[in-house]
Order: sequence, then structure tokens, then C-alpha cells
Amino acid sequence: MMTTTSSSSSLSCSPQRQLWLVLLALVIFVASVLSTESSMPTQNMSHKERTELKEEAREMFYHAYRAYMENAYPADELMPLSCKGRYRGVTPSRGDMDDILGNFSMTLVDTLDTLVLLGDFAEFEHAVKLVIRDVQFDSDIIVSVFETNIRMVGGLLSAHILSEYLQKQADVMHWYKGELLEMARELGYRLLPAFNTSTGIPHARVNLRLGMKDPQLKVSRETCTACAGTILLEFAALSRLTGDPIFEVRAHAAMDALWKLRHRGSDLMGTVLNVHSGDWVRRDSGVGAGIDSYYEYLFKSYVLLGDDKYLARFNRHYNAVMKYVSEGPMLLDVLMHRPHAKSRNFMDSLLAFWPGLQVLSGDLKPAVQTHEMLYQVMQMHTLIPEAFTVDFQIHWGQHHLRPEFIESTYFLYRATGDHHYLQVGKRALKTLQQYAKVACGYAAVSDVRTGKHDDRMDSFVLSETFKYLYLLFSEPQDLIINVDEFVFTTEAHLLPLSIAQLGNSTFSFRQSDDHNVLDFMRTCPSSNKLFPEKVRKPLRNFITGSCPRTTISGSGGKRLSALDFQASNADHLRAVYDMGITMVSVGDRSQGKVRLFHSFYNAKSHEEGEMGLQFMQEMLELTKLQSMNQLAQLQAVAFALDEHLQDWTALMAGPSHFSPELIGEQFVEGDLVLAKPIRACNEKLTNTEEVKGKILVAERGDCTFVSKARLAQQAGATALIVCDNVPGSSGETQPMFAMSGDGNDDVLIPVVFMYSLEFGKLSTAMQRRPQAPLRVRIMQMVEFKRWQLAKEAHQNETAATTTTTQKPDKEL
Ligand code: DMJ
Repeated sequence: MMTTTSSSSSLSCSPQRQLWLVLLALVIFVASVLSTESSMPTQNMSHKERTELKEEAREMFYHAYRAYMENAYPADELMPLSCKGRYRGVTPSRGDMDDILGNFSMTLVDTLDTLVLLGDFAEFEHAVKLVIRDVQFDSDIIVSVFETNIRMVGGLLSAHILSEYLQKQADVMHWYKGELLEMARELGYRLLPAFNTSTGIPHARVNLRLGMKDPQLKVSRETCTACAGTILLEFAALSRLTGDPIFEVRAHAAMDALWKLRHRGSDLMGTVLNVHSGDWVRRDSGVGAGIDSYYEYLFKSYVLLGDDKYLARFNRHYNAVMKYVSEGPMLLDVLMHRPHAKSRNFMDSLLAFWPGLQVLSGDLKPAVQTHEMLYQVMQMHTLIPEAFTVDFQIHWGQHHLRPEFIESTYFLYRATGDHHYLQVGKRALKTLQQYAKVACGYAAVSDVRTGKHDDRMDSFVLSETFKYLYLLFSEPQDLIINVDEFVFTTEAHLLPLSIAQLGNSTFSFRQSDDHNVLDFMRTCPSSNKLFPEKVRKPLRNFITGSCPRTTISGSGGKRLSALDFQASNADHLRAVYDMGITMVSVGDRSQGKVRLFHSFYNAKSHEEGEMGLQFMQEMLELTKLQSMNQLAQLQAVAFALDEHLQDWTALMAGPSHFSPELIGEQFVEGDLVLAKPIRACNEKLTNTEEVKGKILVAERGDCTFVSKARLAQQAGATALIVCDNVPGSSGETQPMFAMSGDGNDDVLIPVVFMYSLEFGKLSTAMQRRPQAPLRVRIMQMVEFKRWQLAKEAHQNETAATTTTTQKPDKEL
């Protein structure tokens, strides 16, 4: 909440004096540092520190890369504790996990494009030569189609594209004649037999030499949604670069077949299916393991190929995920056919990619929230465990040095410019240094509770984890390529947006007869038209459009307005400084109060001084507006502290988007009763009789807010209070929010949300009077305040009247 005061000693001065002589003493107290979300300003990271961290990320990469090259190459992976290579068929098997390995030098292939991003052309050239010389695919080995595609085909394609790019731009590698592309094509052909299924959905595994003729694959039937749905980017690139349509045709067919398997009611997908019958084997639906990159590839296929149908499909799934799977910042699996039932009470670390995808699709707010939750999990356990429960306890304790959380941190930083994400990245980097670095590379952790190391360093550590860390701390001018012109595959390989221009003779975008595209066309305004505009443009410029970044002040630059200003953005701070505004922290730093002074003397130029003045005026307006808005939306749960209902107190609560608003003098009053069961997610409450005509209290979790509301309404409650399930949460320390619904307007009773600490006070009041129910009143907070003031005024008046009538009596 912001409060402002202003004063000016310049009012009587001439305009000239006003401009140049007088310190304009506009003083603004800005609590929450202009952010409605946080009360703690993030410390900005200096350029020097950022550069040092970038260099540290580079060193981390080289420590791991050299360890691999010197001790493991040409093996697929380095075993960092044994300090030797992991070979399929030689190193003792780890079971299915080893399907990732094809004895094709996977770590080197997966790493090639990171070398280019680091600007190490000499090593890149050397590594490309090694790959061309040493890597071959004619092996009697069963490999995972998905992993081989994302790591090997993706790695080869991206290295091919960058080799050609360097030939042109850096005048190097003139000997290169497309050998990597040929290798990618050969490998693509070796994967194709897996697509010979009755549905067109590929088998999970294939023998590199024998295709599906390997006797061990005879019984193969099951695959995961992500395994089958994470092919199109690489296969489309392969087709368009080689001119051989078969890959793209097969990948589109697989995507089409998968789309048909969605649940028509919920629009959700399961995680495991039968490739021949198309039946679901596991109907759990979330955004983590088994399904993650299917959603990612729907969206990115639209971005890379420009085919609207993939955006329409992504939108349908995305809405379903946000409706059923998303629960506040958490993402919890549900059953695709019974989406109101949560199917597990833990989350896996793979879902940490989701905020990054949300950023790309333009949905920033939930991205910030989920990322923040993950950051808290990280702080709680030092490293994010492979899976954690809804109360953030460890479910699976391993930590595989996965990239997803850093990937999302990078995208959030690019979208917001908020230095908070640099600080998060710094913490992630330092943690890896402390807990994962070993003499021979970086080792995964087998249990984050003990910190014990595992003898594995997956290829994605070099291709993704260190790549995203390096990118996070880099400035665009540090990079040889403009990453804004590329799409990152799920393995962080770079595919240029220009691939769409290569076209595809076998596939006409306009032929798309997907009726779901029409669904979007019919909506008004058409999200099919608006959303692409919103996402494609910023993606082409890599989301820099969403927030002013560099030329925000100074002559010729766009003026920074108070509305756009972010106190955690270094560019903004610089711009504000140039406009002659100084920021001084006041009081307790933790309250985030900042005082702004404007002086024309301090402005860089006259023009910027004027801008500064305008900025200060806007800030005053904004401050007023924000405090009014926040107060207007805030709900109050009020109760009397005394038996005579005289002395009332109000606790802060948040409204909902799906229930009627209590406006002005409207309120609901009633006795409180707790739901049985307390989460109110079952088909029926067991204490329906008791609930009738009362205000029901239910705990957050297990099902959506709106489903709790429907249950309360069905039981005859007059209102519902949902209390938070995270101990210690409070509206004083975190932003209040409005609960989302599912687009229907069938809830007719008011529903409000209370954080734990506020609800705790209510609960104490209930316990204090166990024999009688606690009576509460739900209303707008601003109305409660007005009501209290009116009551006080009335009491004062009565007191005054009593005094005046008594006085004469006494006198008499
Ligand atoms: C990577 O191979 C890819 O990011 C994939 O999509 C998911 N798993 C790993 C990293 O965790």
C-alpha cells in the first residue's frame, strides 16, 4: 500500500526559477516499492557482479566439459565420481534409464551449441570435427526415441545451423559441408520405424540398427505423452533443412493422433498410452513428468512453424491446466476424466519448466507465482528435490542438476528485467558450486537431505543447466547470436525462426481443418487473432517488448512512465536518476519505504528534468489510485470481541472472481461452522444439516476454490470462507489475491479467502466461546471502516448530547 505526501516551496516562483533554482520537494513515500506484490525490494545486481557470475557460469561449464572430454569421451556420459565414461553394454546397466544411451557420444553432441553461445568457436570447430569423425549410429542398441530425438537429432541440427551461421558471420569452418545435417537425417531414418503404429503415435523405443524388428520390442506398446509429443520441432527442422518431408509428416501425424486422445470433457491428457489402441494406460494429468514437453511443443510448434492449429490446441490444454491442475502457485495432477479429483499430493521437479512456458505464452502472473513457490522449495531444501509434497516436504530426494528451474528463471528475467531473478540465479549457481562440484565435473545428488553424490552427470547439465545460467547473466551484446531469433527446443537447442520461411511442400497450413481453430475464430474478440499478436511479436524480439528496457529515457528514447516503472529494474533506476530523481530508503528497510526527490539540478538535461517532473506527478496519481483500488477490493471478515456485539474487529480477506461481490452497504452475517471434511472436496458434506443458513469455513487444497463454493451452496451455506493451508501465511506479508473460478457464474453465495494468520485469529475467537457459535459479518473492508467511523461518530454524538443535556441539569 502506498501513501504520499507532497510539498513544494516553488509555487510562488517564476517558471524559470521553478525550473532551475528550486528543489522540487515532491516527497513520495512508496511502500512496497511500487510493486503491489512484494513488500521487500530486491537488491539490484551491479554490472560487475553480473559479469563475474557470467564468468563463473562459463567456468562451471568448462570444468564439466573438460572432465567429460578428458575422461569420458567418446562415451555418452561422464561418471563424475568414477571419473570415467558411461558406455551402454559395458558399464553395469541401470535398467530402463540406460535407454538414453546409444554409444553415440551424446554429451558432446548435446553440448555443441553451448560452445557457440560461449563464443568458443575454436573448440566448437574441434568438437564438430570429432563428432563427424567418431560418431556412428549403426549399433544393435535399443534407445529411447524421445531422448535420441531431443538430445541427438536436436544437438546435430542446431550445431549444423550454427556451423553455417559461423561460416557466414565469422568467416570460419569453410571446410564444413553439411555433414552434421546428414548425420541428423541418418539418425532420423533410424527412428522412423518407431512411427509404424496403427495410431501413428511412435513407440517409446527403437533399435538403432534393427528398427522395431528387435525381438525385445515385440511386446512394446506403451509410451508417455511427452515421449510421443516432443518430436515435431526437430523433425520439422530436419524436413525443411533436408527437403525430405517424411519426418515432418510423421511428427504432425503423431501430434494429430495425440490431440484426438484428449478427454473431450476436460481437455486434459493422461501420461501413458497404448500406441496401437490409443487407450490411456495412466490417466493422471499434470504438467510434469510424462507430459511436460508435449505442451511445450504445441506452443513452440506454433511459434516455429506458424501453424495456428497448434496454438489453438495449446490454448485448449492451457485453459484446462489452469482450471483443474493449477491450485494457486501449485500444479497438482488430477485425473483427466475426473479433473476435480487430485490424483497425487506431490509435484515433481520437471514441472519447473512451466513458468518459463507461461512467460512465452504471455501469462506472466501465474509464472511469477509458481516460480516463487519453487524458489521457496529450493531455499527450504537447498536443492529442489526430484519430487516434493503439497506441504513442500521431500517426496523423492534426488537432485539431478536439472535445468528447468534455471530455465524459468531466465525467461522470467528476460520478461520482467527484475533483478530478483538474477539473485535467484546467483543462489542456484552458488548452490551447485557448493553441493555438486567434484574434482571430475559436477555430480548429481542422491538425496538432498544428506547431500550424498550420485555417479552421474547427465548431458543436459552441459546442454541446458549451464547454458541457461550463462544466458541469465549475459547481456545481449555478449552473445554472438541474437537468441531472440531462435526457439529453444526442450533440450535448449537453438532452431531459427527463419525455418518457417523454408516452407514445407507436403503440408499446407491453410489446409488445417481443425474445428478447434474455428472455435477460437468465433470468440469475440477472437483469441486466435489477439493471442498470436500478443505472443509472436514479443517472441520474435524475445519478450523485450513487455517491459521498457534500455532506451527509456534521454533524448530520442521512450519516456519512462510511473506506471511502467519497476524499482528492481536497473535500467529504470538509471533512467529515473537521469531525470533528476533520487530515491532514499526511509525507516525500516524491510518495509520497503522509499522517498523520491526530484530536482532539476540533478537531471541530465533540461528535457529529462521535465520528464522527471511528469514522472513525479504520475507517481502521485498512481499512489492514490493504487491505495484506493486495493482498499476497494479487500474484503473484511468482522466479528464482535464482546458479547454485546459492540466492539468489532475486522480481519482482511480476499474476494473471488466467481461469486457475487459485496458492494457498499451489502454484507452477509451469520454463525460460523466448519466443513466436514474440512477441505470440502467430497461429493457431499457430512454435516449438511448443521451448515444450513450458516457461513461455512473450508480449508484450501485438494480441489478448486469454485468446487468448494458449489458444495457450500448445495449444503445451504449463506457464504464461504476458504482459509489457507500454508501455515504462517498472512496478508500482511504477501499480496492478497482474488480466487479464480472456471468461467461459470452458478455460485450465488459470497466467497472470500483468508490467509492462515488472519484465520488463526478467527479460530481463536471461536475456541474462546466453544458453547456458542461465532457470529461474523463479511463485507468490503472499506465499508467496515466507514461503518466503524459512523459508529464512533454516533457514539461521540450521543456522548455529546448526553453531556449537553446533563450539563443544565447539573447547573440546575
Ligand atoms: C531434458 O532432457 C529436457 O529438458 C527434457 O524435456 C526434460 N528432462 C531433461 C532435463 O531435466
